[in-house]
Amino acid sequence: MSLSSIIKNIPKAELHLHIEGSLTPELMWRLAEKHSVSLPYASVEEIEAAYNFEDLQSFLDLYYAGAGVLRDEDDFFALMWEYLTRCHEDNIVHTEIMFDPQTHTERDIGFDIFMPGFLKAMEKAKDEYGISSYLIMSFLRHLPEDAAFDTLSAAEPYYEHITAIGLDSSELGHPPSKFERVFKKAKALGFKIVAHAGEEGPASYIWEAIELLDVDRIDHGVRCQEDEALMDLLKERQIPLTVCPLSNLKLCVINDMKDHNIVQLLDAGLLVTVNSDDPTYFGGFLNDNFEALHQSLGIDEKTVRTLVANSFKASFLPQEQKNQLV
Ligand code: ES4
Ligand code: ZN
Repeated sequence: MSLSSIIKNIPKAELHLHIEGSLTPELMWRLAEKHSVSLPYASVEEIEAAYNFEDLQSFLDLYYAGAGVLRDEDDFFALMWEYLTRCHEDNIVHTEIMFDPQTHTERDIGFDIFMPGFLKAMEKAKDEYGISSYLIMSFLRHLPEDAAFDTLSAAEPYYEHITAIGLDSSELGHPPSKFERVFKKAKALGFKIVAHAGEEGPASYIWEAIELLDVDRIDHGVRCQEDEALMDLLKERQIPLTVCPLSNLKLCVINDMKDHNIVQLLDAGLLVTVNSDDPTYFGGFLNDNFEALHQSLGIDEKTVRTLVANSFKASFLPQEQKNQLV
């Protein structure tokens, strides 16, 4: 079997995916028409053509604007259902999905609108595709910590449906230390913790995420290589990194996929996984990320199998289930 077929057919987990970043240009266009929202694009092709980014912020500006078409429960259902259908096609059997409540609550669209839409699609995917899915609620780090506290309170009726709390959006200037108190509360409530760190931000942000937020995983973390002591800690504690190669390329964290350090991180003994981040904005879903690593870095079947095994190891699935899958 070719490596492309192995990549496609092997059962996988995805651990770093923003549901708002899986909005296809076609669905964006359809929902804009449905709600009479005006978009700064004349066609679906124009939306696609706009996806050229210089850095994280230039992407986030379009990502938040795009999410503006999501208005009612059916929209959130359609968004989640399309992603989970793609998971089924790509043989993703377990996925841990981030959502950004504040992107919606800031527009007066509350938990009682988006959560039922998400949960209905997740239940349907369990029934029809056998896919298990967890939710990670992420705070927007460009907003104040008080707003994160408000979000944590507003989510209370849905705590049983949320596995972990995360931290995303503009990294530089918004270190994990800004959110130390709210993550302490989230931890006390029993949530797993993740945080984006070391994507654009320095290695010191990864240290803060570990020492101040007590994270269970780091999202991205590719800048950890700048600090040897940090590499030792990540290795020793096997703190997973959810790496997103096409994202790093599209947001100019690297200039060429050949420069990606994922194989070096693996060789250094770190628990590294491959993920798609915002697949419709970054030009590829999960299998495309594996394929890009194969094409540019020449990763072989053994490495693909290690990365896939890591995706289950680093997941929040119960240990018994992990043992069956790895
Ligand atoms: C994100 Cl790539 C990335 N980084 C930080 N925050 C995000 N939100 C959605 N995608
Ligand atoms: Zn991300």
